[in-house]
Amino acid sequence: MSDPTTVTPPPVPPASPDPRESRDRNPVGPIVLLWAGLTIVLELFAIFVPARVMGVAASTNMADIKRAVTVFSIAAAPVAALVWSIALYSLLRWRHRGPEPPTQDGPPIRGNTAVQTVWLLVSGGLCLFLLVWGLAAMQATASTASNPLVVDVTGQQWLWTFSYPAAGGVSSNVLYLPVNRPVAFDVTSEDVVHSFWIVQMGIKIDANPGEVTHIGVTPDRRGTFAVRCAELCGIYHAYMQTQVRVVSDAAFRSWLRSGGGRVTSAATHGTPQPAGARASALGGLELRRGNG
Ligand SMILES: [Cu+2]
Repeated sequence: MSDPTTVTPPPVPPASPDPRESRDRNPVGPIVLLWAGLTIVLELFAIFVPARVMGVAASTNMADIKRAVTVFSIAAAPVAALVWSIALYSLLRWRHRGPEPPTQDGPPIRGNTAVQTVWLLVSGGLCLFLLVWGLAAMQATASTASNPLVVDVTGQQWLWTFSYPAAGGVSSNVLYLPVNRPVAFDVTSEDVVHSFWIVQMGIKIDANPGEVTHIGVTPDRRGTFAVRCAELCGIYHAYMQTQVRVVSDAAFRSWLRSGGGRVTSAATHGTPQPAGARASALGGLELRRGNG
């Protein structure tokens, strides 16, 4: 039996629709427009900027690497543009205003088979394309030449020494190479792990104590380029740099005949360092260990 005195509550009026929903029933159009615009901007950036920032290529290795960076950037641009356009649209259009926290969340999305399928297919295809491209480029840069000029490379805290076994052990702290001739580097270290890096030739390999690692390149551009250590190897790691001078074959031969360059020995090397820096060799070892 119902009590006639019971007061039935007045019916709750339907909640007024969220102004965001009425304003943006379908955000796909504006987001696609934003995506198209951003893609054009990012593609122009990908085509013109990254390879330019990397400087000149002094070997086909470096030219291949620059091409790979450009292709990867071109492939990544539309993906980045899609993520950015959705984020930008959401930030600008659905931003909550006022001092109070928002009373309700946005409409939930619980799966869209078509979007998921397209997303998986496109990203899977992109990854596969980049994998194949990268492997082909690596194969091209790894191919070894016959009858190369052999150069022994020794790293030590904190300088590089280059010697030419075929020229009676001529040695130098500046690397001289003849243009357009394949070079094979046999790389080692006297103390800690260093990394031999000719930046504009796109080659880099670890210099490990008690071990010889190998890498080759054919310099195809005359000029002076940087040789750096790419492995944190102690307190003067940042100073562990020198030059490679790529010259004509005749100039290279006459440089060899003249006995090569000045060699700074381990005991008296000229890397800028205050007195006592050699004592920090152990510190370098420990730093290296700590750095993995
Ligand atoms: Cu180093």
